[in-house]
Amino acid sequence: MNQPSRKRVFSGIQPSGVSHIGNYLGAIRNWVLQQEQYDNIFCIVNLHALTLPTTAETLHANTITMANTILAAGIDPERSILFVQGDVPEHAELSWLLSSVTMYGELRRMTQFKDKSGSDEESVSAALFSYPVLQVADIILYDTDLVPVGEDQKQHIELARDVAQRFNSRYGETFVVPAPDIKKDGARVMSLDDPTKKMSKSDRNPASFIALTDTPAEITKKIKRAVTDSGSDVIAAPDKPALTNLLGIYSLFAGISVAEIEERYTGKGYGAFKTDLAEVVVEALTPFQQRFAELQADPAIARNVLADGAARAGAQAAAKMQIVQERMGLSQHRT
Ligand code: AQP
Repeated sequence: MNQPSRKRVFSGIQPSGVSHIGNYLGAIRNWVLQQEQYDNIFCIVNLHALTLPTTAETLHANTITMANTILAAGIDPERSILFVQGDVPEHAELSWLLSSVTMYGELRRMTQFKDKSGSDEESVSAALFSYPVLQVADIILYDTDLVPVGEDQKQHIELARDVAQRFNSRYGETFVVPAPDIKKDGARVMSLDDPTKKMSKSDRNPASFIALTDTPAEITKKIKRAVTDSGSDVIAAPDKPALTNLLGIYSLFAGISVAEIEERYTGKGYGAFKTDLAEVVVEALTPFQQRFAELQADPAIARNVLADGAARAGAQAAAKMQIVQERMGLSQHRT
């Protein structure tokens, strides 16, 4: 089994629309901060984006935009592999094989399916139901030790652990059992219009999330309009979910503790806090936005990075699939 000396990190992100600060604080930022420490593979999971209706043009454009988002955030393709899931067909193949060791009941329990299908189970795609198996394949195909994700993905990583263990006990040691890497801070950035819901790019109300590409004016307007809790004290507390969320965002972008921010705004009220929070977010996103604009203007850069990434990931995936096929008795007869 391929065991690099540094721990292997794998994480994916859907090219399903514009990324928001939840994706950034919960996932991408941690990928960048830990880039030196680990042996990294990052994947734009375009097959997952097919679970909800889309068009070829949209998916293609979103894929390049996502690559540019990740590169602009600081992922260095020399140090980390960045590729598109659909470019490496072993993901889909392994997904089918793993569906034979995944229980129907396990998939039925996935809360993301329940959340995304709502009361419409009859007419959502079967892919929305089965995509957690594809996610398991994405992860364990690369002997992944750690999966840096936001809190919403915890259940899916637990499934990956269960499926890897079940496969290993049925067919012999084949896969590394991955562990989630979920940070205490930023793992669940909440919606600006409802602090009981996670910030989500598929939310119908664009004022509920701050996109990484929002202009300073849009960011300021969204923060000013963000719901607050009753009272006027700028403090994080269980009965102040909206303020707790805004303070968390401030803390991560400014690099100072929530306690320090609370002290700074004692007696100043929500207005002053929100004005400064908008400035903090705008300032933190400015370098990202400049680099992102440069990359968007020259799509050949992303295309080259993704071609190289697919070749590097593809070689590892092919080697692993050969082992899996042998273990499962899927001998090859094609010459
Ligand atoms: N609100 C969030 N707070 C912290 N982390 C989050 N993530 C997503 N939302 C939050 C993390 O971002 C990574 C990429 O997620 P994804 O694009 O694959 O899809 P998702 O988890 O389904 O998140 P979205 O952005 O809200 O998309 P939609 O609206 O399509 O569901 C993951 O690591 C995720 O945990």
